[in-house]
Amino acid sequence: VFEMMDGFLKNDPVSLQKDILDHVEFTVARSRFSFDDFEAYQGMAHSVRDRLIERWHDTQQFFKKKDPKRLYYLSLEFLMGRSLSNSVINLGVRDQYMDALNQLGFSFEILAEQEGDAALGNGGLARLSACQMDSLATMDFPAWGYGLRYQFGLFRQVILDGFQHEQPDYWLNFGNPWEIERVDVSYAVKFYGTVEEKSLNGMNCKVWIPGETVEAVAYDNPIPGYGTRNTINLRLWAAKPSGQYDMESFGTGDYINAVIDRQKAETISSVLYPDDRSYQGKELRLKQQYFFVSASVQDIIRRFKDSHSSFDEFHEKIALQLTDTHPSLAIPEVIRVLVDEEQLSWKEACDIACKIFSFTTHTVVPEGLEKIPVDLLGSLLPRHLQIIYDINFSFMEELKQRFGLDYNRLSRMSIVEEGAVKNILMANLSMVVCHTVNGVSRVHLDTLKSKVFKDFYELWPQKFHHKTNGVTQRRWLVVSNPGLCGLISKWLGTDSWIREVDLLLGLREHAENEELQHEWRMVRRVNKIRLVEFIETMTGMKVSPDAMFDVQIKRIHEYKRQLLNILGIIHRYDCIKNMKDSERRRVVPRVCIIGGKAAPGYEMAKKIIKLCHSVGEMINNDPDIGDLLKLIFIPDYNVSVAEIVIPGSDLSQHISTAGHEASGTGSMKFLMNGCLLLATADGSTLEIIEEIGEENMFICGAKIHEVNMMREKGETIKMPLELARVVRMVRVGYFGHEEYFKPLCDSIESSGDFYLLGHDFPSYLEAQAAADMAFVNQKKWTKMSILNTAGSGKFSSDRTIGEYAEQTWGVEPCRCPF
Ligand code: 26V
Repeated sequence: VFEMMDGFLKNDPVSLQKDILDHVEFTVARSRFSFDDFEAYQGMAHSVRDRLIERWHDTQQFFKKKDPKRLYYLSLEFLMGRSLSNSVINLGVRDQYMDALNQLGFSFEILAEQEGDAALGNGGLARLSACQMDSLATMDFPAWGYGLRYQFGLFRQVILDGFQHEQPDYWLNFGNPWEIERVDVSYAVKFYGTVEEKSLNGMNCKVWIPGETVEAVAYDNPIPGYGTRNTINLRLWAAKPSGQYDMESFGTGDYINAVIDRQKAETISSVLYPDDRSYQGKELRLKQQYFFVSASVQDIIRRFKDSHSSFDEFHEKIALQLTDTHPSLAIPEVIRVLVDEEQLSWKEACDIACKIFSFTTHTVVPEGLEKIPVDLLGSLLPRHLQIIYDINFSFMEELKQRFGLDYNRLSRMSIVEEGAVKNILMANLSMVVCHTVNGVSRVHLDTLKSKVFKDFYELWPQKFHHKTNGVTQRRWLVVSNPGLCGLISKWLGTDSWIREVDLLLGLREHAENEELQHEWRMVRRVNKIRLVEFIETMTGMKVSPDAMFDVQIKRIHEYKRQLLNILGIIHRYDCIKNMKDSERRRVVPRVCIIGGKAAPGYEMAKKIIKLCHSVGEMINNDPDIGDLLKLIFIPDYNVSVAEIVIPGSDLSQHISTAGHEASGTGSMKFLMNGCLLLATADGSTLEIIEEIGEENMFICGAKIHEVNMMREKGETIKMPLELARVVRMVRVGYFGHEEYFKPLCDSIESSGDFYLLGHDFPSYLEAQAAADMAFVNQKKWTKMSILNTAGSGKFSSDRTIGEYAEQTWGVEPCRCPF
């Protein structure tokens, strides 16, 4: 069917057109003479998929031939978003496809919007995994990603009367052209059962007799690099009933129920857990984790054994990266396979594990660390529990040697937490076995050393590192902001910054150039108008592009303080209401935009969403206010919404209570797009300040050491008057629902104000006022905006991945020839 050039698929517009039409006719099974936008999207996606597969094949063969050390990136969450634009850009065929589509009478942009998001993750951690896959491919690293193919990704947020409701995300209902089902790649994953001792060749062996077996089937998702032929693989596992059950159903006679029962195996990969706060010791979640880990480890070991006859070189060929502790069952699993199935000694197996595993933690608070009840683990994975106990036993012996019988220390560091319910502490397990633990920003590492992992730091200071997070400029500039992207290339005289992001620094020297400033404003204006249209479609609200667009989009959490933002908006509203006409003329018009999902069981977060709607309803319908102030809640925030909102924002807020945001990556996307930041000195913001200078941002709030001090002393500050006034308005029912909002008011006024809204409110208002002042001077604002983009280079995931490769994984580029 396809025309080939030098053995490769052809990419000229005529060949692409034919290719798209062939797919419309033979893959989508529609008439090539009459098909709609969605069918055209499908035809095009399949044609792009062919090109991905072609390169992906070559890459895998090349890796196989070269046999370099490979990196395996294990994450239970990947927030990939859409793939079409990203793929054609990375493949370097966007313009050709645009031509081809135009000739067929279709618009590339409209087709791209047909695609739904792949939302197999919650928030920061999951989008980071997606950005890092893009960098791994682009930088030619021989890497594989492993994850779970949830049938339902993160819930869809529906707002009814201002309240959040959750609906399932049927993302696979219309097919997924970006995955390749590998019915031939599947592994049996075992659960439950018992462990028996057997003697094998005179050696005492443990044999796990499982009680249940589920099949893991591979779905491969090609990840193309930019400016390279390399296309790496993200392998996601789906659960299927195991063939091994077939024999049983024959005997029972109850065929129908046997089939239905078997089908239950699929629940393991059916739904993503949407709460990113606390671990509830749920059996299904543990099953998901082990299912994922077991299939991945089997796959990795099979690939290794294909070309190696002993395990001597295992640690020289394999690095396993654990994204938080979610995949940390991989540690006992690798040891189990090596000892029980490959007959290595306990010591050999542990030595290997200590050399191949590294982990990155994405949380700051101890409550964020994963615990698994011993009873649960013992019933689901009896052999793994034994292994964990054995690891802990040697570790405790090592500690006694080092520190004597310091029982407090022993109990703090033990992998097994004693108490009413005994738990396995997955972070402690990871700390003991992994050769490296990374934090996600410099201050995050400080927190790990001085608080969360203090004892471990004293024991093994050399294990502690950090790799400040980054985001991929391919998605967050090239895909989502083509206008700015073209302008940057024009002024730098090259588009090489798409691979070498430090080149963006070259914009600094032009920051005051009037011509660039003018063009910069024009591009940003077009993006704002696109956002205005989007807001109207989503909410029915018309807003003016002349206003300052002030945005906070991220998961709703008390520590991220969307409440501070809303109270600030009430304050602004109240001020405007009380102004004389002459004063009103000086007000900088604002469109405040908030978006984000609350975990379904997180009551306070849900109240914040409702408050946002109630306040918005009052402000937006107040004829006294007009265009001076609007408050918009964008429903169902996700990756593709971010791609529209970020390029159209003037100001973005990152106002976590200092010390609570491990890193934060949203800020980096806004920074690249030339949006100014209003932020607290937390996580990655501290490093952004170093890159672009405090004078180009609006910083507010208590510093980390001040937060620590206030909390240690239990200091209560007097509620600032401005804050007391706006909280009062909420309390007395100015926005209705006073009973429902009471806990929000109490969290500030009667429950100790843990997140320090009282302390930070005055400086928050000052920072907002400074932003208003700066906005009035558009020349100055544009200069700051250009300097933001120019200074964003450090926050590319290319830099992060380069550091990981060199300092943590020890892997080198392996570039497939064109
Ligand atoms: C926790 C849980 C617990 C229950 C089961 C589901 C689940 C899923 C995720 C999490 C942890 C979420 C941690 C997270 O997303 N951390 C964010 O990581 C970003 C990337 O490193 C970082 O920028 C953010 O500051 C950090 O909050």
